[in-house]
Amino acid sequence: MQFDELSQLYNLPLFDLIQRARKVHEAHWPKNEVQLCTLLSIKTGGCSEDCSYCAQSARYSTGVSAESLMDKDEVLQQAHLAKSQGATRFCMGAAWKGLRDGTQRFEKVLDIVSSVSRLGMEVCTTLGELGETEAVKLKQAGVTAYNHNIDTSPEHYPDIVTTHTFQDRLNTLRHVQDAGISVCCGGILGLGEGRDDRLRMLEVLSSFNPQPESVPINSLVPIAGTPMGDSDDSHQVDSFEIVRMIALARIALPKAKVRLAAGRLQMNQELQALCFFAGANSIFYGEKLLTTGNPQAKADLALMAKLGLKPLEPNLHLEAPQPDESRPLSPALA
Ligand code: SAM
Ligand code: DTB
Ligand code: SF4
Repeated sequence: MQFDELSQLYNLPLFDLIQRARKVHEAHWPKNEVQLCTLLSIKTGGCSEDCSYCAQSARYSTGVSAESLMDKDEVLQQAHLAKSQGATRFCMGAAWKGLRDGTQRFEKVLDIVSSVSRLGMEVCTTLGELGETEAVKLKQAGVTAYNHNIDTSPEHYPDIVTTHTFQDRLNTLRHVQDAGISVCCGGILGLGEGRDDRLRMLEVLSSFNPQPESVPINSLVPIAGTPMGDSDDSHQVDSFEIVRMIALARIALPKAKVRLAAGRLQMNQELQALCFFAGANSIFYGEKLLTTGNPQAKADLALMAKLGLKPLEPNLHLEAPQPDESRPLSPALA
């Protein structure tokens, strides 16, 4: 969907926008289901990159210390726990710039992935940059989805990160898609971006061919010690802007799971309900994101019960969305 069309929709009266999004939602997701994804940071802190929102960059003093890659048994224990609490997707994150084939850490990750993939949950990883070979090997090991966010517009990206480029992100996404892994790609609201940056981000996401299988919409969790966490609260995103972005993502990416991602601790239940109504159908589930908190699992289940929402069953044979052959494949390699 092009910028101008997104802009027209964004500027509709809120209820008109929600009504349009609701129609799309009902057509593609008629069953009142919400995907429950549990995160685990398998390698925390000490990251070489300078993403100005991130608790795990080695460049900022955030109180998060660098740890080594978790042992497989510990990961498996956490994965079992997540499954017993009702998670249907298990997402393992690592604070790395990226991964290279032939390294010990890559071998260890492949081993972890193949064990987790036998537990009956969808397996997602977010490990930074990948090349073609790494993507293919992760797919063979059992990864169903790969999370790699574009985070904001291409124009605003260099104000947020300087150690890699927007194009680097697109290249990894291309490799992931080529390997037949579903792409999970979204961004963060509250990075000092303007409305046009938010629309541009959605324009880029909706132009992917195939479109992402899931789209996390994070609200900045301010981390003291990072450039974004230390600025004043002008970054705080207005509740209705979040709803508008969810609605717009639903319209622009009708088949994607739209995830109401980081930032839910700052949202009341009524706002979350409005986001579900406007098109969100996925959440991070469990008390911890990567380094920060998330609502209690019990509280989320209670909210879903009050709203009549059910957990979405996992799709263990999740096939990556197929490209539309009338359009060029994208994201493109430069
Ligand atoms: N290192 C990998 C990468 O950069 O893709 C994986 C982990 S990284 C923490 C995954 C995503 O989490 C980021 O792209 C960003 O969208 C989100 N994220 C990180 N810190 C955040 C924060 N403080 N508030 C909101 N979202 C955040
Ligand atoms: C995504 O879009 N959000 C998640 C996940 N993908 C990896 C991470 C949110 C992190 C929030 C801050 C933290 O806990 O450090
Ligand atoms: Fe590293 Fe990812 Fe955090 Fe950037 S967002 S500093 S790449 S862990």
